[in-house]
This record gives sequence, C-alpha cells and structure tokens, in this order.
Amino acid sequence: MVLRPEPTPGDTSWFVRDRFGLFIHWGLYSLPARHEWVMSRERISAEAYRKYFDHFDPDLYDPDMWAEVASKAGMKYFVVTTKHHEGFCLWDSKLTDYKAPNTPAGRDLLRPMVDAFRKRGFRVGFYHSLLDWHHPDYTVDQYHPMRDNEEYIRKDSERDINRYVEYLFGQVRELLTQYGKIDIMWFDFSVAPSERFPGKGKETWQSERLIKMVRELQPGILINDRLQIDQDIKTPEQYQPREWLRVNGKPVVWEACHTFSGSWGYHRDEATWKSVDMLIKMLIDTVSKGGNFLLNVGPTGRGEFDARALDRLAGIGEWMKRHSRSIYGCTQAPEEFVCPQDCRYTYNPDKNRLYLHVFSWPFKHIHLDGMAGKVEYAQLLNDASEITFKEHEDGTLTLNIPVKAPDVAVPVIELFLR
Ligand code: FHN
Repeated sequence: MVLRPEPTPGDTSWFVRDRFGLFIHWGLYSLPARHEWVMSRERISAEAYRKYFDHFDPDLYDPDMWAEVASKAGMKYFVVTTKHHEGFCLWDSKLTDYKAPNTPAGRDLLRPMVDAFRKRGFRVGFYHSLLDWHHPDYTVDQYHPMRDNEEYIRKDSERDINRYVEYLFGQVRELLTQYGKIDIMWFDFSVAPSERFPGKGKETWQSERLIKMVRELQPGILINDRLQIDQDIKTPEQYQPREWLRVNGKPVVWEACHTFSGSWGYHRDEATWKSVDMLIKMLIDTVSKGGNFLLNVGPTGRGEFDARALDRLAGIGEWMKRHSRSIYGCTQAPEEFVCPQDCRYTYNPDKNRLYLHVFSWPFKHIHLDGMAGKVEYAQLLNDASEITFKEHEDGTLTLNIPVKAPDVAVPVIELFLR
C-alpha cells in the first residue's frame, strides 16, 4: 500500500511528481561572501551594511544560464529569495528604495529570472523572509543585528511592528500580482521568544490573514509551514528525516532543503562541500521516503554560480540524465517491499515499477525477500541491460548482478512488477 497524504489547500499534484527543485539564495550578503547571516552574526548596522548595497553590481548575471544549468541537473522547480532577512529586495518594489534597481545592478533582477526559468518549464517559487533587519519598524528580537545595542533597543518603543507587517503584506501582494503564476510561496521564518526579547509568530505576522490573501491572489499556490500555521508543505532543513514525515501521526507532503556547503548564501571560504555522490544519495533517500529535495545555490556578487556549484549540478545532471525515471513520479515503495541493506527503493505507482538504488555494490547477487513471483523483468537503468534473476521456494528473488558495478554514481535496477 502506497502512502498518500491527505489533500491540502494547494495543488500538490505537480510538486510530488517533480520531486527535485533549486533553491537560490542571492542578495547583498553575496558580497561579504561569508554567510547570509553575516549582518546578524557580526552585529552590522544598516548604515555599515550600506556599502554592500552601494557595490552590488552583478555584471555577469545570466539567468538563462542559471535556468539551463538547473534544467540539466534535472531540477523541475525553483525557489528564489525575493527578500532575505537583510531586507534587500531583488525586484522593483514600489514600497521601498532598498531594492536591486537602486543598486549598480540598475534593474529588477527577479523578472528576468522568472522568465528564464518559466521558459524552460520550471514551476516558480518565491522565498520571502518574514524577518527584516533593515525595515525601520522591525523590532529587535534574538536574531536582530542590533540586539546588543542598548540605544537601538531603547528606540523599539517608537517602532510599530504592525506597520512593518502591512509592508510585508504589500510586498507579498506585489510579488503575487506582478510576476504571473506563482506556484510556491516559501515564507521564512517565525522567531521564538528569548529571555530578553519577545518572539514573532503567527499573531505577529497575522498569518491567517496573510494566507487568505495569498490564496486569493494565486489559487492553487503551495504555502510552506513557517508562518506557524501548517499549510501544504512541511520543510525539514539540513537533515535527512529517518522516515516519511508525519503530523499528528498522518503522512504529510514534505520537502527537505539543503545546501551544498555550510552556507545558503555564497560563502567564499567555507569548504564543507558535499560530494556529488552524497547529494545524489540524499535526493534518492528523500524520494524513497516520499519527500521532495530542494537543493540550494548561493550565486556570487558577480551574478554567477561558482565553479563548485556548477561541478555539483553537472554531476547530479549526469546521473539524472539516465536515472530520472527513478525520481520523477516516484514515492516511497509499499511497505510490503522489504528493501535490501545498503539500498533504497523508490516506486512509481502509475507504472507499477520499483527502483532499486544500490548504494554499495555487492558481489554477484542481491536477494529480494518476498519478491518471488512479483517481478516480470529487471534491467539496469543506465543502459537498459537485462538483469536476470532466480526465484526460490522460500519467496526470495535473487538478482544476478555483474561483478563490476556500472560506472555511475548510484546504480539503479528497474524492476517491472507483475
Ligand atoms: O535563516 C534562514 C536561513 O538563512 C536560510 O534562508 C534557511 C533556508 O531554509 N532558512 C532560515 C533558517 O532556517
């Protein structure tokens, strides 16, 4: 029996089919190039941070190349930071001067990106930060860059967070009315209270009213869970869930989001970059548990995907070129199919095909308990070469595999079920 989450307000049909998306974190923080939280971590004031605004000049920005690279990697949707916590806006918002057209970039950077990705068939997602460390009415909380500045904190009494929330509503309205059909709204995130400062959650954001507006403007849109009211997508971050994510015991639509390295924004000196093999195995593992995989690139201040990111995306694309059948339209296999050790199953219910991903290639045989009589044909997915098998009286089906593993990151055996 295949797990199927209960319907949500948005249309998740394309989402759970496409499985693999690109996250893009791009803003002024690409210039300091030492994490998108640099303003908070280094307690940088809005005035001191202004130098990045004044020098933001992505002269090599080519969104068509971004979309082409993502498409070749096998990605089907993208989610871009329209505004991150720093408050800087990639689009030509009429509600602020703190926007790309007013930097040396001199133009709306969001529109050509949406056009380039949409032209290649991508679904469009907007990440939008609820936090805003630049807006004059955004009050201090445990993450604010000025949280240790007593003089700044004292002026909180003059700040009206509700005026900021109206700005938030106004910008979300701009994004959902000026860029065509938007498929995902990825809000981020609600702040827990601390000893010194109150939190900011669904009451602060007026989340119910915001969700209502979003759905009125973009019927069918998917909304994530970070307005503190669960909607269409749960969003585990920077870890691999052990099993299909559940809420109140029921399986839900979920998407794991991950970085290549230790930073979402471009980080020049951060070296913990995941290998192509690890990233492919994370993608497979996610789908094997019924989830989506949103993998992030932090473009540089010149507007490029750096060589490390291009290398990973190309490596993933090389695998996806021959193996995407085991990802698109697939989900967790029925629980009666017991997956062998060092492997992952994915299953396409529409085609009734089971995909065995072999993380560690064993010597000559793989034994599938209880599968005798259930498999009509088997082949290696990379070259469609037959994998013969023997069925035993105890119900085991033994696959006869070549001693030498196929020269691919993760070999996959496609099982055509009866
Ligand atoms: O603080 C952000 C972080 O910078 C990044 O945008 C991630 C992506 O999901 N979200 C928040 C941390 O959970």
